[in-house]
Order: sequence, then structure tokens, then C-alpha cells
Amino acid sequence: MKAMQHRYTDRWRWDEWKWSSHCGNCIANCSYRIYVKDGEPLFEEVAGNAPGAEGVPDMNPLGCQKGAAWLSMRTGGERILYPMRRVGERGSGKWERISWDEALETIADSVIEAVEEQGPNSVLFDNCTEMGICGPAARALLVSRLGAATLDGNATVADVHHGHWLTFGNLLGGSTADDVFRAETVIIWQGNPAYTRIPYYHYIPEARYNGAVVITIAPDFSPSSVHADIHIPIEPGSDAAFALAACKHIIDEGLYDADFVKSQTDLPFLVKETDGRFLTGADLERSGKTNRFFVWNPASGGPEQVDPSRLGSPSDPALEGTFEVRLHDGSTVKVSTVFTLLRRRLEELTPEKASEICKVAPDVIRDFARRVATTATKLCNGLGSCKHYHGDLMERSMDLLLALTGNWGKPGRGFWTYIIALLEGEVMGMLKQGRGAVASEKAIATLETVLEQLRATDPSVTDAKAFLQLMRIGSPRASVSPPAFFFYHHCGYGEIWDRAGYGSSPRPCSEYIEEAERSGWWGGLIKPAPDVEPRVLFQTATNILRRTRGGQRELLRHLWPKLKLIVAIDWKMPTAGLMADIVLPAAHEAEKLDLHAPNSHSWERMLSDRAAEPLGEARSDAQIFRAIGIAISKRAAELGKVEYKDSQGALRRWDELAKQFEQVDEDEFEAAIIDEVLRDSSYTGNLPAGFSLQTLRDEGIAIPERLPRPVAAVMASDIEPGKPLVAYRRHVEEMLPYPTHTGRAQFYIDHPWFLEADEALPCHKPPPKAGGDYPLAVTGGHPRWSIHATNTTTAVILETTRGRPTAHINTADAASRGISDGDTVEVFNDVGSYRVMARVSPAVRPGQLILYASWEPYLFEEWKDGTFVEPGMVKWLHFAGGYGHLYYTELQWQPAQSDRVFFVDVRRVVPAS
Ligand SMILES: Nc1nc2c(c(=O)[nH]1)N[C@H]1C(S)=C(S)[C@@H](COP(=O)(O)OP(=O)(O)OC[C@H]3O[C@@H](n4cnc5c(=O)[nH]c(N)nc54)[C@H](O)[C@@H]3O)O[C@H]1N2
Ligand SMILES: Nc1nc2c(c(=O)[nH]1)N[C@H]1C(S)=C(S)[C@@H](COP(=O)(O)OP(=O)(O)OC[C@H]3O[C@@H](n4cnc5c(=O)[nH]c(N)nc54)[C@H](O)[C@@H]3O)O[C@H]1N2
Ligand code: SF4
Ligand SMILES: [Mo]
Repeated sequence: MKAMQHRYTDRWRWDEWKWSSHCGNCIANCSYRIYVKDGEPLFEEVAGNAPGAEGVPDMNPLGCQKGAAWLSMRTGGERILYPMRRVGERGSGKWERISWDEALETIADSVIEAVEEQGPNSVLFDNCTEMGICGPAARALLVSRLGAATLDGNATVADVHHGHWLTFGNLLGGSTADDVFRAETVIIWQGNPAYTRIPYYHYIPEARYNGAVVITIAPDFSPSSVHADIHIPIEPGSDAAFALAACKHIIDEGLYDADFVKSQTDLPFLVKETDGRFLTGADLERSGKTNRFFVWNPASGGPEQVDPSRLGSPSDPALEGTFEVRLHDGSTVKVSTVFTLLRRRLEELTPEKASEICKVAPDVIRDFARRVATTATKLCNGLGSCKHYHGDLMERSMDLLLALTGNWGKPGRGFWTYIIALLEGEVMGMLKQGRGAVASEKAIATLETVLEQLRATDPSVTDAKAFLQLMRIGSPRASVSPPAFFFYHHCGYGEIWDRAGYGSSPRPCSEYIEEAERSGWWGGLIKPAPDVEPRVLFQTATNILRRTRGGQRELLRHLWPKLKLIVAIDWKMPTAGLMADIVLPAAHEAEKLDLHAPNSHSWERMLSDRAAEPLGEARSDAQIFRAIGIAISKRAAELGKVEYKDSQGALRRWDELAKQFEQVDEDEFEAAIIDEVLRDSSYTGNLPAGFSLQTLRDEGIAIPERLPRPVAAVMASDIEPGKPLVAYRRHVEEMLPYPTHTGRAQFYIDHPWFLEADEALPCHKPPPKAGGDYPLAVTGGHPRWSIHATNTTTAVILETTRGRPTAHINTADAASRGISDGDTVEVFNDVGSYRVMARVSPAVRPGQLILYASWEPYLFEEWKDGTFVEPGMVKWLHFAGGYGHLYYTELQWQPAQSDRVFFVDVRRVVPAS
């Protein structure tokens, strides 16, 4: 008893504390304090310093069980403490400890050789889960100065909301988490916030106490269904049918908000019945513009041009009808409004018909529709819809539902999703040439000039469009590249993507990819080029073999043999590290200074300070990239090399890599990065006046006074201190156009491929039989117990679960195959197989198999994990470009792999012991 008492009181004998936070890729933003004694962290606890807003519960306490266990990962025996070099075959597990100098020299030599033989695009950087801004900032310096390539992280993970992009021309429509409290209906759809938004989940039950009805739409009785008022058990992959039937009911019953639809959307726009294209200025006048659109004016009985600079003008167009219009060549065509085409499309999709597809009772669809139409509805849309092959159709259907019911841009309505919550200093960092205040002023001046030039080109160019346009222009020159082309040209996916029945393309997928490349839609973005061999791969805070769909199966076979050097930078050993050549020890979160990477659940930024010395020879990610840059310059000089040709053929100097890093002392490197971002953010009014790293150290939190300008423009909203942030307000309140092709929330995409696919309007399409004709549909999700694989080897966390990978199967499906809980089963289809423990549960929908995407592959037999059965399809339509808002900018529109609803079967192999 006495000893226990001491253990308790000892805990409080700390001599100082430091601000802290964790992993960037739980996409939460929790502030902790680490208590330190004699230089060693004792424990950490939630800081509870998030501010509150008026009329809603405050955010605190932000935290989760992984956060509570984060420090145990520092000393729990999982760490890599020294640079390691492989001595046996890749994956043989034979390593030797080497010095940092030796590791850096080997890396530098391989990079120099790759650059000289294949060009710098043959050096690839892959990243994802880093803690904050310093590692990524240092990496960006290295990659862009070297001219190497980075795989776009939003597509490698498949968090691209294709459907929302098609509708809104951006991905920034998320309000803050506290706005959920003001909703009357909360829909949890394609996500599982009880697991994945743990610190913010309290707003959902709090909204319920406040009178809201919570609805979860999910095939399984998911953990987020447990606390919902209504669980709608949907057939996997049938969400568009469900949503569109609800839309039809709303239209048929006249429950839609006609004013909202007429002013905010393209539903009143006229489309030519002849070719399915919008009626544009170019149809009506010889010198007319293709980006001017028309509605029908019932008063004049003719088409009237839509004002491109203001929504809702003309103010009372016909929403429905088919009319005759005379074109400039003298011919006459029939035109219909998009709304009329929509009514036609939905004609067959009665709740009864949809019920056959989504297996939800017709009356449940009707009740749901009526509720959404009559209440302030918040759509808590997870990133699950991004991961379905036809996820774009699902999201467009959800968007349509919200549009018909006037459900965004107002308190308690619209989307609660994930957006990277940048500071203005980070945005400026991309534009600045050099450091310091003078460089900031110059960057702002240049930005103003370019924006002015862009706006002058056309009155339809709003600030949002101009900012996005600017990013678009910069994209080919930046180092980031959409990874689908890399998968296609260098990783062997073309064969799978072309398999009959696996996708939905009328012709083989590869024909569309080649057409997209020939059309120049992705000009300058395809890295490495098809004729360049990838040579060096750096992986920081990611696990390419686990994360990539079909990863181990395809990458080990097609990519690995081409790579002369694979470097993993991690603080413990990921499977892709086990298959690497060199592993570099990264500092744990408690061992480095960083500005925590946040998410738009709230826009505050938290500090994470250095509470302890790095263990062993670990270094922060930022320091590692700095050291690599300096080492490359040094080795080039030793080898007598001065210049090299980059992948565009321009000359670059080897010594510039070191120079840019050596401008700041090693000890000050991270502090300088953070301080500059904070000062720039303060300078532009994003953060309070005079805000610096010292302010953040004093206060632990940076509370923005307004959004960064580009974000405010695209989100059509801004921060009002002390109030929840509501996205898309300015569209609704000020009639500011959307950054889409038509300037409206756009439901009709008249790109030729979309017309070919019959997806100009949203519709339901069944998930293709990827994997083969098998009875079980695989879905997944992110686990409660781990941030991806990061915590799957943490002892204390493993003790809270079965401690090994499990796949969840329905009781009846298990019984019919003779499977009992705890048996080892083989999951198989036409592309592969793996073995896993069965977890039998009636909460799983019959016909569904759930594998939470988290486990380290090496925890499975022969390291064969779920990726072995994942086909890893991308949807061909997402290679489309050359149309209005269908263009690439970093993190946005681009193809990404799907992993939800492909097909497998299961057989028992080893009974439970
Ligand atoms: N604890 C924890 N938190 C995390 C993460 C983590 O790894 N661990 N990862 C973070 C990251 S990077 C991301 S991307 C997010 C992801 O988190 P979420 O956005 O919540 O997405 P998922 O976990 O993929 O969603 C899984 C849910 O989708 C539902 N679902 C599956 N198929 C269908 C379907 O066909 N229709 C419908 N309607 N529903 C379906 C299932 O019920 C399942 O529970 O979580 C973030 N937060
Ligand atoms: N089938 C399927 N696949 C999926 C998903 C799915 O739902 N289904 N989800 C996808 C999604 S949304 C995501 S976001 C990805 C996530 O995929 P990844 O980001 O690749 O996730 P992890 O496998 O956890 O790898 C992260 C590694 O970073 C290390 N790490 C943590 N912090 C740091 C740090 O500060 N520095 C360094 N150097 N290392 C650090 C951890 O130890 C861990 O090994 O997975 C994707 N893959
Ligand atoms: S792991 Fe993420 S959600 Fe959990 S406490 Fe840390 S920052 Fe918050
Ligand atoms: Mo993610």
C-alpha cells in the first residue's frame, strides 16, 4: 500500500513541463503537457486549453487512449535507435548498425548516381504521418532544390473526395466540429467517428442532448451506430441509390428549397438534348464564350445568360422544362434544364426500386428524406466514400440531397469533414523566395499582382478561382505528383486496372490513361516519366507496402527490383522498413520541437516541444532531411561534381542543397521554421499581432483571428472569434460563385468522358466485381486502437484488444462455412490470399467482411496482410481533365485507389486453440 502511495505521489514530483501533441495523421489537434523530472518525461496529460465558442460546448478535453500511451512508445522497446543497414537479402531481417556519416554517404552516393543516370525524378519521396510542419518543410526544401518527386499524399492514402470536388470545385467545405451541436439532424455517413474523431465525438451526443436526431448510415452496426437514434443498415456500396431515392422523394413531394436550388446550383441551367452539353455563349453567338451558361427566362420566353460574377442572377429562372432555342448557325435545338434531366433520371428510382438495391425499407428512405428536408442537417461525412470505386457518385448524391434541402452555408448545416487547417505563413512559405519579413512582403506583392492579372482575364474569376488557378499553374513546377501515373507506369497496376469486370470503363482503363496523357491534361505532372526508372525511394512516417492497396503484392514484384536504394525514416520498424536497405532513426514526438499539424475540426494550432533528448542516435525528421541535403552537396564536391541536369533539362548546382540548409544553424533549424511561419501568419493578420514562437511557448496554442486568405476564399467563410466556423456562408449570404466550371454547385458534368459513362448526372452504379465473382464484400475502416499501424505494436494498446489482426465476419456467414470465433481463416480471391483470425459478430452485415486497415503486415502469417487480396483499382473517370474545374492541384482532383467493396471468400484453415 505504501509503495503504491509513493508511486502516486512521485508522479507529482516533476520539475518542469512542456507542451506536447502527437502524430499528425490521427487528424486531431490535441494539446498535452508532458511532465519532466531530471530530463526524463514522467507522464503526459491533456492540457485542456482549447478555447470555447459561444452557445456550444467547448472542445475540451481533447485526447484519446493512444495519446495517453504515446510516451510509452518512446521507451517501449519498439524504437530504432541507430542508423541500420541491411546485410542480408531485402526482408531477411539481417541488419548492421552503422554511423550517421556512413548512412548519409551511402544515401548521397545513391542519389547522385540516380540523378546522373535517370534524372532527379528517379528519386522519390513518400510521406504521410509526420507529426507537424518541420519535417515536411525540410523535406520540401530538399525535394524542390534537388528536383526530385514527391507522391501526392492525399492520393496515396485515398482521402480525395472526388464527388465533393466535382460538385464544389474544392475540398474545403468543412465547418468546425462545434457547429455539429447546432444541428437538428446529424448524419454519420461513410465514416465511424466514434473511432476516428475520438476527441471531437462528444459533439454528436451533445447535439443529441440538445434535441438532434443522430442517424448512422452503415452496412454494419458500426461503433458509431451504437449511440445513434437511427441506424440505417445499407448494402455495401449502394449509398448513391439510397441518397438518390431520398432526393426523388423530396422532389416528388415538393419538399425541395426552390430558391436555394435556383440560386446556388446548376439545376436551372439549360442543356442541349442533342449532345448533352450545356447551352453556352458559343452556341448562341459566333464569338460567344464556352464558359457562359444559360437559364430559361419564363417572362421573356427565351434563354438568358447567367451572371458569372454573382449567384442567383437572373433571379427567377425556370427550374423545369424543355424548350426550343435557335443557335447562331440558324439551327434549332431542344434544351432542357438540368433539373428536368434529373427528374427524368430519377423516374425509375422510387424508394421501392432503390430498396431492392440498398436493402433499406422504402418507408425508411421516405422518413429520412422528409427529416433532411425539414431540419438543419449536418453531414458528418467520413473519408470512407473516398475509398469506394464509385465513391464520387455517392458523394455527388449526398451533395444533391443537401442542395435540394438548402442544407449548407448556415449554422448547424452542411459538412463536417477533414481539411488540413493551414496557417497563412505556411501558404506563403510556398511562394517565398528566401527568408524573413522582406521576402514575405515581396511574396505578398507578387501574389497580389498575379491575382490581379488572373481576375482581369474574366469577371467569373473570383478570389477562390484565382487562388486555385495559381496553385494549378504552380503544380507542374512543384515537386508533387499524382501517384496514379507512378502506379501505372512503374508499379504494374495497368494489368489489374484493365481486367474485365474489375472497373467500369467502356474501353480498357489504360486507353483512357493514355488519352489523358496525350491530351496534356496532366502535363508536367507525370513523375517519374514512363521512360525514367525509379531508383531511390525515401519513406518518411509511412508504410508504402501496407498503405498502398495491393501494395506488397504489386510493389515488391514490380517496383522493388528497380530501386537501388530504399530508405525508411521512422521511429520504429514498419514493414516497408523491414524491406528497405537503410533505416534511419527518427526522433519520437516528445523528442523534438514542432508545430502540430491540425485539422479543421478546429483551427487552433498546438505546440509540441522537446521534452526529452532523443534516445540513441535518433534525430528529428527535419534534421534528417537537412543532413541528407548537406551530405549530397558534400559528396558531390568530393567527387568533383558541380552541376547536373534536372528532369526538364535545366542545369542545377549540387552545392545549393547544402547552402539553403546552412543558412540557419542546426540547433535553430526547427525553431526558425516555426517562428517564420508564425510571424508571417501574424504579419498577414491570420494570427494576432506580434505572434511568434515565444508567444506559442508561453501560451501553447495559436488561435487564429481569421482564416488564411486563400482558404477563406475557397471556403467562402471566415473566422468570427468566439463562434463556430460555418463553411460556404458567403455563397449563401453574399451570392459569391463557386470555383466550378459553371460557378454553381455543379451536378451536371458535361465532360465527354462523363457523358460516355452516363455519369453527367449522379446515378447509382453497382460496385464492379473487382477481385472476382465472390460472395463477400470487403469493407474496412480505421481502428480505434491505433493511428493506422503506428500503435499496433504498442504493448499497452495491444492489451486492450485481442492483440493480433482479426477480420470481422457475420455469424451466419461464419456458420455456413463452419467458422467459429477465433479460428484462423484464409481470405482469398483471384488476386491473392492471406490468413487472419476470424472475429464472428452479428454486428457485421451478412455478405460483408471487415478488416480494419491498420495492422502491420508483419503481424500476419508470412507478412501477408489484407493488401494481398486488394485489387487496388482506380476509377478511370478520375483521369479526366481539360474541363473547367477538372484539373490537378496538390492534394486535390486526381485518381486514387479504392479499397471498399471488392470481393472475396473465406475458408477455415486452423480451428481456434
Ligand atoms: N483512431 C483513429 N482515428 C483516425 C485514424 C486512425 O487510423 N485511427 N485515421 C485518421 C484518418 S487518416 C482518416 S482517413 C480517418 C478515417 O476515418 P473515417 O472518416 O471515419 O472513415 P473510416 O474509418 O474509413 O470509415 C469506416 C466506416 O465506414 C462504414 N462503411 C463501410 N462501407 C460502407 C458503405 O458501403 N456505405 C456506408 N454508408 N458506410 C460504409 C463502416 O461502417 C465503417 O465503420 O480517420 C482519422 N482518425
Ligand atoms: N486498405 C486500406 N488501406 C488504407 C486505408 C484504408 O482505410 N484501407 N486508409 C488509408 C489512409 S486514409 C491513410 S491516411 C493511410 C495511412 O498510412 P500510413 O501513414 O502509411 O500509416 P502507418 O502504416 O501507420 O505508417 C506511419 C509510420 O509513421 C511512423 N511515424 C509516426 N510519427 C512519425 C514521425 O513523426 N516521424 C517519422 N519519421 N515517423 C513517424 C509510425 O511509426 C509508422 O510506422 O493508410 C491508407 N491505407
Ligand atoms: S493520438 Fe491524436 S487524437 Fe489521440 S490524443 Fe493524440 S493528437 Fe489527440
Ligand atoms: Mo487518411
